[in-house]
Amino acid sequence: MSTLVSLRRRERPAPHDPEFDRDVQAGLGAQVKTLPAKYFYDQRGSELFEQICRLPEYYPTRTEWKILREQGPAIAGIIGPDVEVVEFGAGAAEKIRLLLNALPRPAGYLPIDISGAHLSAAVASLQRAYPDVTMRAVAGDFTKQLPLPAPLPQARARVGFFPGSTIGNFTPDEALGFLRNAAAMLRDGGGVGSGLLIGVDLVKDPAVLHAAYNDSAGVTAAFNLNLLERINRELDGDFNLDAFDHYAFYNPRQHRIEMHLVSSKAQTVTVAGRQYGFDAGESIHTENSCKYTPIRFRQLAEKAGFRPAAMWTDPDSLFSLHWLTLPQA
Ligand code: AVJ
Repeated sequence: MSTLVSLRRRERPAPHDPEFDRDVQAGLGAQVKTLPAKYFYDQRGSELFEQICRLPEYYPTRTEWKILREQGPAIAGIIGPDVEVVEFGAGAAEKIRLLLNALPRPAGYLPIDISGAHLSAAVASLQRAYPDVTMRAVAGDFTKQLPLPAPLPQARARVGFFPGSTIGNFTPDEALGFLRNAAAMLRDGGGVGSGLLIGVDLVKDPAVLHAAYNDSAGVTAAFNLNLLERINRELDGDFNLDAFDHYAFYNPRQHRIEMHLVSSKAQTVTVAGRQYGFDAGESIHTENSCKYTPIRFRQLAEKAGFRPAAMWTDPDSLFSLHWLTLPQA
């Protein structure tokens, strides 16, 4: 009996994702070691990110939230009624409530997210709160060209929503690719008045940026190190978490925060039967978080085919929310 209980209590076997395996192998096997930031968000990583969003030093979430709330009427006035909102990467679909509350008579909500299970749960509760909004969830990778369902007959236009400065995880080249892709997805099926509402973190005092990614409670460090924990669990790795240090700094030439995990000693790590050697002080580059000036971001958006039409920011110019329209071809 007790044996049965303890067996049942054992952790579920870790899922094996062949793409994760391939990406980790490529990243750790490279001359300059890297790991893709998108893998931070397992269960524990998502919890840690939510904690980050509440840290006193981490201004982006609360600042964007404040802009959305205070500028809601202005944003709604520009976007107008009868739009279908397409959200790129709608993890928990929380910020969307602010937008749906502000918009006059929103017609639809179409979130796209890699994790179909998370998405269905979030959409189900959202649907109860907004019974008149047609909700259609799409499970998939929005960085690739995804076919979207046909536009709603009652929708006048399609409006993309990409909050949180998630675009900062892309290099400017990758961001351009994402914006071009988003423009294509919003253009077909979108009518006159379609566009993209996007949150972008701004270039600022490096000390403020540095603090936001080096919080005194150590949550960002735990978030960064959790990636190694995930590799240990899901890919049968033997990373010693005590032998790697969180290292985050602002790179002013590339306008970005870089996060690294730095090996504190010479060591060999095994992942899925493969061995990787580390020198003392060698790093794994785990994340870029690119910052923009309003002008640099508008230039990027224009290059992708958008027309920058409005921008809202906070009194301290910490964060920006851009409204980009799609000129009719
Ligand atoms: C979710 C990509 C916007 O870059 O600020 C927070 C992730 N990394 N602290 C960011 C993150 C470290 C976050 N984004």
